[in-house]
Amino acid sequence: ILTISACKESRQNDGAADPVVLGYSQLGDESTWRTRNSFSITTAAQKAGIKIMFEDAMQDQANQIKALRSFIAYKVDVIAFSPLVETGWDTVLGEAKAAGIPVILVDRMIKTSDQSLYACALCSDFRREGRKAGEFLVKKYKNVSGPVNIVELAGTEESTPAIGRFEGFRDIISAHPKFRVIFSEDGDFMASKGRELMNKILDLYKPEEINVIYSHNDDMTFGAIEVMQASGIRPGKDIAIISVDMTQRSVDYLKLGVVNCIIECNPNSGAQVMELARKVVAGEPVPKRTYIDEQTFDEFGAVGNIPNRGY
Ligand code: GYE
Repeated sequence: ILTISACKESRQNDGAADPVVLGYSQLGDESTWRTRNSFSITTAAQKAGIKIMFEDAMQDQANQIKALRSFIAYKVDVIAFSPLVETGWDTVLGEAKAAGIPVILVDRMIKTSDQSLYACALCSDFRREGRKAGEFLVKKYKNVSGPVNIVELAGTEESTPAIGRFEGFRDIISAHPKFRVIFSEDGDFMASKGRELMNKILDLYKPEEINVIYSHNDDMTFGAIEVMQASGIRPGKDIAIISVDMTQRSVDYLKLGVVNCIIECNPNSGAQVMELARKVVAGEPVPKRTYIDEQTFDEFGAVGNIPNRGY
């Protein structure tokens, strides 16, 4: 990982063929998923012989825009970034386009009327993830007449995963009036906010009024589980838990019956990002959108032999 000035220097000094220089703007370090994703990106760059300038925006869109502008000023060969939220990128991406620098979207999408502002996108199918969460509930409560009261810990407002996981879930449960979302608030994908939200929920509702927690990521789930356990509630038994990401800790919880369903979201996109970077720099055609492969694991399947996640 290079700072901009170190990168500049090495570019001037090594006489050999210039390696590809990639400017990468990561949106933050809010979750276990994100930490793993950053690790995947930086190690894959090294492996591919791509020079990476890596900036962490600490969940602040202004910081991301600043990073993108610094990459443009430096004239990197290619930019990749995980947009914090979907809107507000047209101006800076227009500047990258004017400078002739291709842009790859990673993990999250943007909303724009000009699809030429990015070369390609590599991300998860978040709406599908939300639908899988809904399908699990339909199965679990097949023989229950309801009502089934659901509380939702949502991800960062206006972000692609929060939108997809919210909408996909409703695609499925809306066909079954017994499912009622009685609470849904933004917990920013952070464990600390998961704790805060769970405390708030337990101020508003009696534990027996809550049947299900649907959490948009593992870290918020872990925060909520801590609060439940401290209040004498048995997560996974008194209240069913659905979580997204599938970090090792949530797999362990699934095996223990503390979590009932995990929707995988795969952070190991580094190698695919580097391949796309090489291709767009070489002017080779790439698919406009690539989805990352993912699975679901729940209490109805065999959970004993899930391979170690490593994060
Ligand atoms: O699920 C969450 C992270 O954008 C897919 O962001 C990503 C999400 C992931 O903070 O843990």
